[in-house]
Amino acid sequence: MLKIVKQAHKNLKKVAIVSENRSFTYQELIVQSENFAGLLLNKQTDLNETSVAFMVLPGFDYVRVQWGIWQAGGITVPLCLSYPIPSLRYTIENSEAKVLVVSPEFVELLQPLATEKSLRLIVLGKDDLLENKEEILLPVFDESRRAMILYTSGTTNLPKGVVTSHRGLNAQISSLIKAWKWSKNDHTICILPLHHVHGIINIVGCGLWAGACCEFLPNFSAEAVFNTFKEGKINVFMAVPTIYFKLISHWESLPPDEQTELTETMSRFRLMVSGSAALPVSVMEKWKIISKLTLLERYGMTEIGMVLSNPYAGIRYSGHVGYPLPGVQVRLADEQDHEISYTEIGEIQVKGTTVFNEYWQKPEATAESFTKDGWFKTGDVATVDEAGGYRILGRNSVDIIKSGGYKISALEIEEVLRTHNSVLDCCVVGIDDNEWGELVVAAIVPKNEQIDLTELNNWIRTQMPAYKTPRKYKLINELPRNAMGKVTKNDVKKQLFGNIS
Ligand code: MLC
Ligand code: AMP
Repeated sequence: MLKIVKQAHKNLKKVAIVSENRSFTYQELIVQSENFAGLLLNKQTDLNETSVAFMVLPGFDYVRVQWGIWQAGGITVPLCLSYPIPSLRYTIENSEAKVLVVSPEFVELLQPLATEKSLRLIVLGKDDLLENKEEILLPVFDESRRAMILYTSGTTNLPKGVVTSHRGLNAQISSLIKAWKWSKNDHTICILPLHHVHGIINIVGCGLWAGACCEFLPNFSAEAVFNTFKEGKINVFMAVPTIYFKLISHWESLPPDEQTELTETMSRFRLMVSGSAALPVSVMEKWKIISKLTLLERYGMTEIGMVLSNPYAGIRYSGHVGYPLPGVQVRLADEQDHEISYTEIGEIQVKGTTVFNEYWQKPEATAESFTKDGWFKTGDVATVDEAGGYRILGRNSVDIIKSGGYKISALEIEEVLRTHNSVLDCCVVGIDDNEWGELVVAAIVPKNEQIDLTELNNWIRTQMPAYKTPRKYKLINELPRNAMGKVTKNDVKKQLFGNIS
C-alpha cells in the first residue's frame, strides 16, 4: 500500500479535505481513490508506469484522481489549468500520456486532442460512476516506481519533465513533516496551482500525510484567503512572495477594525512559510507587523524538493534561506564542481533520497545536471555563513526568470515570439519587480514598421499561459551583442528597461 494511503488509514474519521463547500473524510478519500484506481485499471492488473495526464480542479477530485493513478501503478502528469492548447499538446505528447482525466469544465477544450491522439478520456462525474462494484485488486510495487512527472522550464527552450519516484516523494514529504512539525491537528489551505511541488508536496502532500485538514480555494484571491482565515480554523499557511505582497496590499486597503481582526487571527497561526522565489526583506517585515508572525523562508526546486529551511524553532533571518533539511545533503561548489568552504560564493549542489530520477526521455540532460560524483547542480548561486546558513545571491543563467513564483525560460518565449510573422528577432529578460519578483519583458526587432504590439501580445497569449507572456515590449533596430555575436542580455535589461541591479 502507498505510504500516504497507509497514513490515511490512521485517521479514517477525520476530515481530510474541504472543497466546494463540502468536507470529505480520509475514509471517503481512500474509498474514492481506490474506486478511481479500479476504473483506470479497467481489468488490467497494473498500469505499469503509464503516464496519466489530468486537468482537474483543485479539491477532493484532484486528490482522489492523483491517489487513484498512483494506486493503479501509473505516473501522474498534472496539467496547468491555464494552459492554452499548444502547451497542453506539448505536455501530453512529451509525457506520452495514454489516458486523460478531466473535470467537466475542460472537456470541450481537450476532447479534440484526446480524439486526435486516441487517448482514453475520462470525464469526472460522467465516466467515473462505477456500476458494478467488484473488489478492486490493486497492484503491488516498490518505492522505486516512477510516480510523477512535473514540467519545469530551464536553460533549454522547451520545458523538461522531472520524474520523481514514490521513494523521492515520500522522502520529500517526510523531511518537511519532521522539520516543520506537521501534525493531525493542523489545518491548512491550498491556493497554489497543483502542477508544481509547492502546492503538491509542501501543502497537500504534507497535510494529508500528517492527517491534517486541507482546504482548497479554486484560485487565489486575497479577499477569499482572508475570509477563510477569519473562520479561525487555519493554522498553517504557505505561499510564494507575490501572494504575501498581494495579501499585504489588500490588508492595507481594509478598515482598521477588519485589520485588527485579521491580525489577531493570524497571530494564532502555528506556521507561515514563504518560498519558490526570494522573499523581499520589506515583505517579511511588513508581514510581521500585520500578522505578528515571522515568515519561515525556505528554498527548493522541482528536481529536488525542499532543500534548505530557516529553523522552525530559532531565529529566522531575513534574506537567508537557512540550513539543510533532514535527509538532504547540500554543498557549495566552484565551476569545476569542487566543494568550497563557507564565505565563498558558489553553486548550490544537492544529494539525497529527495532528488529526482531523471528528466523524462532526456538521458543527456539528466547526466549534464549531475556532477561526476552524483551531486545535482541547481544553477543557484549562494554563500554560507559560519553557522552553516545559506543566502541565495542569484542564478547562473540569465535565461531563467522567476515571476510570481513560476520558473520561466526566456528561451522558450523567444522561440515562440520568433514564429510570429512580424518578429525578425527578439530578446526576453526578467527585470526586478516588487510584486512579481521579476517581470517578463521583451525587446523586439520587427520585420517592418507596421508591427502591432497589441496583436502580438494577444497572439502570444494563445500560444502560452498568461504567466509566461511578456508584460512590456520595446522595439529596437538591433539587439546589443558582444564580440562573439551573443546578445548581451544584461545590457538589454539596463539600457532598454532601466533595470538597475
Ligand atoms: C499573472 N499576471 C501577471 C503574472 N501572472 N502579471 C505579471 N507577471 C506575472 N507573472 C497578471 C495576469 O495576466 C492578470 O492580468 C492578472 O495578473 C491576474 O492573473 P491571475 O492569473 O488571475 O493572477 P493571480 O491569480 O493573481 O496570480 C498570481 C499568483 C500566481 C501569485 C497567485 O502567479 C501563482 O499561483 N503563483 C504561484 C506559482 C507556484 O506555485 N510556484 C511554485 C513552483 S515550485 P491580465 O491583465 O492578464 O488580466 C518551486 C519550487 C519551490 O518553485 O521552491 O517551491
Ligand atoms: P522550480 O524550478 O519552479 O522548482 O523553481 C526552483 C527555483 O526557485 C530555484 O532554483 C530557485 O532559483 C528559486 N527559489 C526557490 N525558493 C527560493 C528562495 N527561498 N529564494 C530564492 N530563490 C528561490
